[in-house]
Amino acid sequence: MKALLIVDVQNDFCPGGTLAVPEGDLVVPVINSLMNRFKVIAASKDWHPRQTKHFEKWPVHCVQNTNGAEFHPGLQRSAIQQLFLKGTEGEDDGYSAFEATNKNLEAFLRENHVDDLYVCGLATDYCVLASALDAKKKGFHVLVVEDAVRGVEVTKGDIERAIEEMKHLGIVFIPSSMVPLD
Ligand code: VGL
Ligand code: ZN
Repeated sequence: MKALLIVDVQNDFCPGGTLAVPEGDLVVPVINSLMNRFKVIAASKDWHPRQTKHFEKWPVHCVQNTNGAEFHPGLQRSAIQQLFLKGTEGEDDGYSAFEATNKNLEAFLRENHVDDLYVCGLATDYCVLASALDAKKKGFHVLVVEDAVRGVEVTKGDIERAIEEMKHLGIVFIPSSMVPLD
């Protein structure tokens, strides 16, 4: 089985948000059409408390129960089966969707007999990277949908370095047009 993991497609990571990823909103239509090709779909949300050490490194973003933490309004939500909330504690960054505290992502994928995990969303050089690396470590075959991700690039070259690191570990990059239908 294959599954789609949609990472952090939230208002604060899109243009106009407090931690906007350049072109972050452009992943939305790509992901919406991608969802038609999957039966198993999981999504993560960055879901921070108001006070967290994470905000010593980053501008305040994706605070629990605020508009900034909502999905981008254009994201089709009906096909998402399970939501994974991460970065929920005052001490943890929670970059990886596998660090979700409300539900266990690995257990969800195993219950659904997933071997191939397709990853999309924001941001290529943080939460997509961390989630893809964790998935690979746990033994999934990991594919990143290259036109359905965007990065923050705090330092020039971060996106390219993240992509190289993933490729080096055997994570595959694939355009959305090449994702199989079943
Ligand atoms: C993220 C920075 C801080 C992400 C989350 O979703 O990639 N980046 N928190
Ligand atoms: Zn965060």
